[in-house]
Amino acid sequence: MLKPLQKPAPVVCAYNEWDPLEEVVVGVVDGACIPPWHVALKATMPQSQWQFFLDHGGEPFPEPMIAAAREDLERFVRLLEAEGVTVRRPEVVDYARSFKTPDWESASGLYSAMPRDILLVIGDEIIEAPTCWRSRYHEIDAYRPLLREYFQQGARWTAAPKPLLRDELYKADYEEPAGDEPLYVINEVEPTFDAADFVRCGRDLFVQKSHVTNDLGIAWLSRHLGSDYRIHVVPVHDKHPMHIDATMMPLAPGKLLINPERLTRIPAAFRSWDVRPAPAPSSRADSALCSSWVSMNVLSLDEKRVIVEPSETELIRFFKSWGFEPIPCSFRNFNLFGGSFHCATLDVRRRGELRSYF
Ligand code: ABU
Repeated sequence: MLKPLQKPAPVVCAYNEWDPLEEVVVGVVDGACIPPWHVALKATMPQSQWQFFLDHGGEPFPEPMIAAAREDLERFVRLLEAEGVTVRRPEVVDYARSFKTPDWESASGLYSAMPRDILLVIGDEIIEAPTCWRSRYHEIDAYRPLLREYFQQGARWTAAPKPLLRDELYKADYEEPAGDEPLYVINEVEPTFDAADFVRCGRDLFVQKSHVTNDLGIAWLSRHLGSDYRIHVVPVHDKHPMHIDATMMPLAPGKLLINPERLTRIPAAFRSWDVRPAPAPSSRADSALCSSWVSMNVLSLDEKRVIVEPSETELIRFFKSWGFEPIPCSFRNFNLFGGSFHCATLDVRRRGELRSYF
């Protein structure tokens, strides 16, 4: 008797942040440039760092900084491979080249260090995010060979509408609000979002509005994904919101790690979950491109194993007492570029299926 034809296993497939990790893209820092000054940076970067961007925007990051971060990344890649995970990398690009559209010009690009920001995997679909920093307009190009390959192997490949990023998108006179009312540097002129403003829990996705993700961007993704998914907008207590993965991290079914300074109102959906505040970061010094809370920007290999920076000793203790197996990996030099393990990766394939956890 003829055997029924077996469908090949999908090459791109991830529904949540914790199913067993099989394939991942890890970013590269080579060619990275300091982003040119723009009001979108003013809204998100620590004030102590503004002068750095004003003085050096558009220049390549100093070579010793790049070399040290490259070493962190290579150690991280070896660790992932030793755990049986297939690691893919984007192309190395020289971001020092300027570029322009008919409406604006950018003195340089940024980097291909953070695939999490610009690509979102939902099931067998890989989605290019309509990111709103002008310096990131061509960042996706470094991933084209990978995207083409995944497409040829059966993945669905989608790009959200490429935004125009004209002046009208930005509030040119943006100042940090004195009170607690959220105010964002971007308007609702066209859909924009960074993929890192979403975290996935099967049929439920959680997103924060931010200085890079607007209501139109959230509506675009929601309509695109359709009725198989529910998107929950999470109110956060953060004057510089940009990427939810240092604010809340679902680690396993029923286990949510939160930043107690930013997630002061737990979304109702998590009522039956074990929600625990992350310990304070080991150092409270913000780097040029991110806050010290990247301490909780961990990468899960499965429901138990999480990759953590070894100097976060309190967090490591906390994970152990919560039943996790933290795997230390030095990443401080990479952190200076604006993120940690979750930001530096895109989980292309996790072994699991679409489920509801709520
Ligand atoms: N790109 C993640 C950084 C988030 C934060 O600075 O808190």
